[in-house]
Amino acid sequence: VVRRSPANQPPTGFRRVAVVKIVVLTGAGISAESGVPTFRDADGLWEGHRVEDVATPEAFLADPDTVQRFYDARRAALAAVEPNPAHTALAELERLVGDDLTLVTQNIDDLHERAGSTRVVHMHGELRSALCVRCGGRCAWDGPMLDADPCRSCGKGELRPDVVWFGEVPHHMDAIIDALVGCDLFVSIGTSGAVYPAAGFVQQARAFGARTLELNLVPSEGTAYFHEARHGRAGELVPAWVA
Ligand code: BJW
Ligand code: ZN
Repeated sequence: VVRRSPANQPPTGFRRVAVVKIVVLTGAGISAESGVPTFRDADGLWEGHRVEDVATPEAFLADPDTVQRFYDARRAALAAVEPNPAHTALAELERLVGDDLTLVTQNIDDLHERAGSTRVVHMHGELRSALCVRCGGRCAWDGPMLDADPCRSCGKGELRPDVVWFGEVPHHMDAIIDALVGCDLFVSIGTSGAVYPAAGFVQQARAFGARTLELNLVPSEGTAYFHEARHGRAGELVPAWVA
């Protein structure tokens, strides 16, 4: 897909004429080899919770402490993990093709950024951000949110994790749809294809003419929609694809 020239520099004296627009969608599977648990794999549930019980606005209203504990634990665990070769390969891809790559992640961790990706579209929000339930204001957040000093909020209302729960509208949908409509290649990495709208991106990209590729440990729920699927560990498949 990506042609490398010596030292990754564009050949001198040429202007690049053929542009391949790429959209990459990542899910929990890309961070699994870093030690971040996935949602729907056998070892993927946190303290026996179903994701639907902690990842809905209704759950937060009914039992905010349980939900905050769930996200506080995941935020704390982030400090102990590192990006893996799959994240690094996507950062390398951005260095090679620049704006021709749109990296959309469903993940709320910051491993793409820590690997060096600079323009990550976090459609399901970010663990290291807090959202004020009263005014919608956001701020960077690193520590626990449960029992946080209220003075650290925007001052008016209660804080919640800045993430997208079931029934809420994912972020940056307009930009994502534009990228899908205009892309030549759509690659889905480490996602089960169980959650919409992300699970529908392959069909949208394909309807607008893109070639589609799945890289996942096992066939996803949407595997039949892809032109090509490769199954194995992201830490091996993604570097091999970018190379
Ligand atoms: C590896 C690996 C290795 C492991 N290497 N691979 C029917 C049809 C359409 C929609 C709906 C419907 N019924 C209900 C809906 C709506 C609902 C929905 O999709 N529900 C489903 C249950 C059907 N969706 C919503 O409510 C969304 N909002 C919405 O639709 O708004 C309407 C609207 C949309 C667009 C425009 C306008 C309006 C919101 C969804 C929010 C999802 N939120 C969560 C929580 C985020 C915060 C948090 O992290 O806690 O997002 S749920 C959870 O699932 C999280 C994930 O991002 C998301 C996807 O999970 P993911 O990443 O795929 O993880 P897993 O665990 O499922 O899969 C991991 C995969 O990796 C597996 O396949 C492994 O095999 C693989 N793997 N190790 C490679 N080493
Ligand atoms: Zn506020």
